[in-house]
Amino acid sequence: MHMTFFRALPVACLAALACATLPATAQMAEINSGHLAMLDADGDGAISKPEFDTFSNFAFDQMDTNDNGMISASEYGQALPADGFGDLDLDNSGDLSQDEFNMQMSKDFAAADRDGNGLLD
Ligand SMILES: [Ca+2]
Ligand SMILES: [Ca+2]
Ligand SMILES: [Ca+2]
Repeated sequence: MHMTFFRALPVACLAALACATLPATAQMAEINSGHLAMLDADGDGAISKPEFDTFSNFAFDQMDTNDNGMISASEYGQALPADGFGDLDLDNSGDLSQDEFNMQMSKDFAAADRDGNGLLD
């Protein structure tokens, strides 16, 4: 169970991060295409912000392969197309902090929540 989640993760990251520049409809299609159930921890058929945040923190930890609390460009490149890195590194420090990562994830959540009810459903 845990391994399945782990293996599917880079794809889910891709859906959440790499599609940030696509219209919300395309982004939602990506998320719907297979990752909804994985993120829906309580199985109510919708992804709440807390569920999404849990996933976001988990994704950050998995991408931070050397556990230094930052995602370097090379760590990022192992999971996602490296050319998206600069957009997330808001302070151009060369690393993504948890805050920078979560900020993008929150933006993606808001973009995907088309009816603004706080749920991806
Ligand atoms: Ca849920
Ligand atoms: Ca790191
Ligand atoms: Ca940074």
